[in-house]
Formats: sequence, structure tokens, C-alpha cells
Amino acid sequence: AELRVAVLGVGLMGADHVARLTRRVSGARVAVVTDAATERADQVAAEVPGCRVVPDPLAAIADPDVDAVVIATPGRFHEEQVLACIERGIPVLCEKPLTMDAASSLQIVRAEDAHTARTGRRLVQVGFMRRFDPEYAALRELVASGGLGEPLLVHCAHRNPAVPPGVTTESIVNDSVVHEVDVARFLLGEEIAAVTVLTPRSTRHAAEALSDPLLVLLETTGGRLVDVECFVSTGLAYEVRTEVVGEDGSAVIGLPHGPVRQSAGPGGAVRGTAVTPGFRERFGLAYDVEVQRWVDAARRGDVDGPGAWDGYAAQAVCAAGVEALRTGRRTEVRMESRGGTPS
Ligand code: ISE
Repeated sequence: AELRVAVLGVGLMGADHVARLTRRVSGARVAVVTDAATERADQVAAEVPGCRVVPDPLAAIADPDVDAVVIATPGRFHEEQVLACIERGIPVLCEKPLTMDAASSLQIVRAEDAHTARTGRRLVQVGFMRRFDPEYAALRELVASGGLGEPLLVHCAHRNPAVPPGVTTESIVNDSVVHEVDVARFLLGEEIAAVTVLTPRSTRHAAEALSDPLLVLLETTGGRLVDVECFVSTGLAYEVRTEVVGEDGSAVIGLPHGPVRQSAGPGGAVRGTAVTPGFRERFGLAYDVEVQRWVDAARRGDVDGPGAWDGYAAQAVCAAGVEALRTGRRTEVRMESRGGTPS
């Protein structure tokens, strides 16, 4: 049967997911939406045949016409909403962050573990969509198959044209660098052991008091190093590039592609490709694949994408990152061992 999905929060990402579930993903339909801004919820629901607005997100999770939930509310609401989904035993796709701190994310890991121990199935997927980007998936295959020999280093560049007002340097670590943390864990298959954050001279385009760009160094448990340039006020476009350097070769993804255009430039004709304006364009395909895979698994009452443990690990690393930013020191990641959590 068609999966009846509740989408909690229909801001930028939530509305994007509603459109995707309605028009591009098969096997599911949006049955319920919620949003603190009721007008916004009404607007989004009006565009989707058979979709209702349920004002209270917890009531939406409990609704008998809901089989699975997408959470795209602000991060501070995630903990209670994800726990309610686990309690009801229905699959959930939660945008990052899983919760606001590592301790509460670990509680979710444990709550889901109890369900898995009873049913053999998982319920929680975290929205680390890059894992579904064809280039990242191929890079991971290449690394895992030994095609580059032992991986030694990863270089990441993450550049946004701009960030909304109110973004702080800490939130750059929590909202943007977090994706590179997950990429590093995904590509290398090991945990991050320590974090150092360097704050070079800031761009004049950065909001006051924002330290931008950041240079972040992640050390893995296997002694590999991952350097991350995170630069969120370039004023230009959205670019994400990742290179893995191994003993027997290197591979890079995120290079320019698409039509190579020649046009007039300031000092004569220039040749080049367009750069995606934002993450929804850059990772549009990744989001589509992510949600389709989630729907396919959810129809079997399961999930098979990045899970609660990945959300917890990311939180633990970002907490160390925030501390490293504050102290200027190399900071070890404090993490529980995985214990009974199935992978
Ligand atoms: C945003 O919150 C995201 O999740 C994007 O994927 C990321 O690239 C961006 O830097 C964040 O602000």
C-alpha cells in the first residue's frame, strides 16, 4: 500500500520534501502536514490532493492515517518528535540535527535499539543526504573496494554563498561542518577521535562577529586526517568538493560539470560551467534518491539509510568542534562505544 507520510515543519526543507514526495517519489503520499506558521501549512496542504493540516506535531505522529514521518522542524523539537515516532513504532526521516546534543541523541539510539531488539527493524534515518549523491556513493565504493589503496587524507571544501542573519560561528560547525563529519565517517568507515578548529582572517562579506571561513581538522580513530574548509559567505554560489588521497591514488568529486559555455567576461571571452546557487540544487538528486530509498524501506516497516548512531556520532564530534572553537585547542571527541547497536 501507499505509504502515508506526515511532514512536520514545511519551511524550506519540509516544503521541498512535500513537493518531492508528491511529484517525484513513488509509493508514498503526503497525508498530513504541520507547521507552527498555520498559514504556511494551509498553503502547502492546499497544493497536495488529500492532504490535511494537523496543528499539533505529536497529534500528527499519533494520527491513524499516518504510516511514517518526515521531520523538518527546527532542531530543538526533534528529540521529542523522534521519540514519539519510536514509541509508536513508525519509520521516521529526521533532518539533521538528530537532537541538540550528544546525550539526547544517545537516548534516541538506545530507544531505537530496544525496538530493534524486539522487531529486528530500525526506525530512524537522519537526513545526511550526501550519502545518496551518486558521486559520493561512487567515491565510497572506490575507497571501500581498495581502489585507492589505504586512504590517508581527505580534503573537503564546503562553500555557501551566504547564510541567514543570526548564524553564529558555532552554528557553522553544527549545521555546515556536520555534513563533512558524516562524509568523513561514511568514506573512511571509522569514527572521529579529535577535532581542531582554526579561525583565519575573516572575509569582509561575513556578518559581524562571524568567523568565516573556518579550517577544521578531524582525526580519525585509525590515524587518518580530514581537513575541512568551511566558508559560508563567499557571495558566489554553493560548492562542495571532496578529495580522498590514498596510498595508491586519489579521487575527487564535486568538480565542475554540465555545459561548458563561452561568453563575454571582463577581460575578453571566458569559458566555464555554471555553479549551483544553493544546496537544494546541488543535492537535488541526492535528496530524491534519499527519500525514495527511505519510502521503499519504510513500506517494509524498516529503514536502511544513515541512522540514529550516525546522528549521535555527528553530534558528539560537533560538540567537540564547538569546544575546540572556544578554546582554540585540539579537543578529543567523547563518545560511547557502539555497544549493541546494529549497523
Ligand atoms: C544547511 O543547513 C545544510 O544542511 C546544507 O546542506 C549545508 O551545506 C549548509 O551549509 C547548511 O547551512
